[in-house]
Amino acid sequence: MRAKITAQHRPHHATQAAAAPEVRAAVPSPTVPSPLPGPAPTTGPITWDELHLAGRNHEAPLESLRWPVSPPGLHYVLTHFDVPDVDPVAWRLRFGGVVSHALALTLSDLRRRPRRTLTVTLECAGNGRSRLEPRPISQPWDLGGFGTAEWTGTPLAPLLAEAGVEPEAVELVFEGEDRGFQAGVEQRFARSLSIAEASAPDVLLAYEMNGAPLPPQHGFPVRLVVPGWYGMASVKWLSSIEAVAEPFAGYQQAVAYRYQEDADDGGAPVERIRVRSLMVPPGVPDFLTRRRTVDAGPTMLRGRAWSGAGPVTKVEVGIDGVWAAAQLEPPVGPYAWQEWSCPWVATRGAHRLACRAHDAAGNVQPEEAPWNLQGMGNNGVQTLEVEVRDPGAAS
Ligand SMILES: Nc1nc2c(c(=O)[nH]1)N[C@H]1C(S)=C(S)[C@@H](COP(=O)(O)O)O[C@H]1N2
Ligand SMILES: [Mo]
Repeated sequence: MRAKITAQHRPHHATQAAAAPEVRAAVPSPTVPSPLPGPAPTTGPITWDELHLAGRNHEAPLESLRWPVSPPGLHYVLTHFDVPDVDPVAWRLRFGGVVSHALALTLSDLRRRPRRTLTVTLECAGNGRSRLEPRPISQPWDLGGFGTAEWTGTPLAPLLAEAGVEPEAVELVFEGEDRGFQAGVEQRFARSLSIAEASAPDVLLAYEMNGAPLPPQHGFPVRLVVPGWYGMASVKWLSSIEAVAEPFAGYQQAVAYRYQEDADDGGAPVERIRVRSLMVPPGVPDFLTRRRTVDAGPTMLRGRAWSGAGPVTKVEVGIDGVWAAAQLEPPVGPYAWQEWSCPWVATRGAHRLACRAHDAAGNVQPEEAPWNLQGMGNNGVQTLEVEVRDPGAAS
């Protein structure tokens, strides 16, 4: 019997946890490859595999939300396989498939083309995954799978015309130099976009991040940047673009990055970034537990908010369950996060802080996002417990 885990059926405590082994025993159907042939979602402790992934694919610390552009090294990183070593002189970007003029472009070819800089907030689709219960075993993000950078490159759209993408083409497939196995499937990291999505004027072939050549971990020498979409669309170490007449069925498109209720559910594709706000944790943390201590008195709560269906129209701050509107700044660009702030007079004792954002499309962050098998798009509200004490009081 195949167990179906949904938000309603999730095991919340030990007596219901027996649902998990049923999932572990589930056999993937022969026609639908399971994205999770390894360990089933668990309520258990973080595994060694997850720890290794977490070390390689680091988070942005929440205090980095203070800066409008993520400071160097504080932008999150997510790399499925290894960071490839790409020779920028030998590197070519090949544009082929169903096109009338296949292209092979050098880095200097791209740099000679029209130059554009966009400030873009990127977020990993798995951000918040480790907060789901049961927890899908993958990169165990807490809340730090985000970053904002100034990406400079050349718009992709004019290249579609130059390559002469044929009318029968339905998608462009973007492939990276990096290679490895996922769920037993050997692959290069590859993702597709429909011709319409790829033709959007703000899709960039980026060769600079914050005014310098891309760092190796962010896709040197050239990556795609797809503003408004979760990070997986922004293929790093880009090596080829192929126009295809059939929808791309590669692993990272057809199997991974889907909102699936269970392994039998083909799922909806993960696309644009769901609305989210985050708060810079006030006060000071405890080293091990990260529990926060805040001095009593007036303090300013701050953070940033973003959405792939932006702009963000409202941010609310919750103090012990009572919500009030925060002051919200306009974005510095159409794809960049927005700063918010809210004064708070902290009184002695334990308090529960939260924030939630609304976007232009009418979406609002849920208290708890719907559970899904791959742990995607968890934009549930951030809550924070703090202990407020008299200023200068010894702890
Ligand atoms: N070639 C390649 N591109 C990739 C990835 C990858 O593993 N290989 N990871 C994707 C995912 S899942 C995310 S969230 C973003 C992360 O970008 P960053 O590491 O620059 O923050 O890159 C995307 N592009
Ligand atoms: Mo990601």
